[in-house]
Amino acid sequence: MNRTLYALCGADKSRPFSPHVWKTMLSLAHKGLDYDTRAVGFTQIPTIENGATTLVPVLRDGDLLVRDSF
Ligand SMILES: N[C@@H](CCC(=O)N[C@@H](CS)C(=O)NCC(=O)O)C(=O)O
Repeated sequence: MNRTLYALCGADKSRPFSPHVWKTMLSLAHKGLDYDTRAVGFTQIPTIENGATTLVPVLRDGDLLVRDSF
C-alpha cells in the first residue's frame, strides 16, 4: 500500500467525520484505488507530513502529496 489518507477523527478513530475527507474517500472508491487511513485529531493536523498543511484531507500517494479534496 503506498497511499495514506489523513482523516479527521475524534475519540473514535474508526469514524472520520470531515465531509471534505469523505469526498476524497468517495473519489478513491470510485477510482478503485486502495489506501490506508491515518486518523488525526484537530491538534495533530499541523504535524502531518512535516507541517505540510493546516487542513485535511491530505493524501500521500507515493512521492506525491495531494492537498485539498477537490
Ligand atoms: N478546501 C478544503 C477544505 C478542507 C477543510 O476545511 N478541512 C477541515 C476539516 S472539515 C480542517 O481540516 N479543519 C482543521 C482546522 O480547522 O483546524 C478541502 O476541500 O479539502
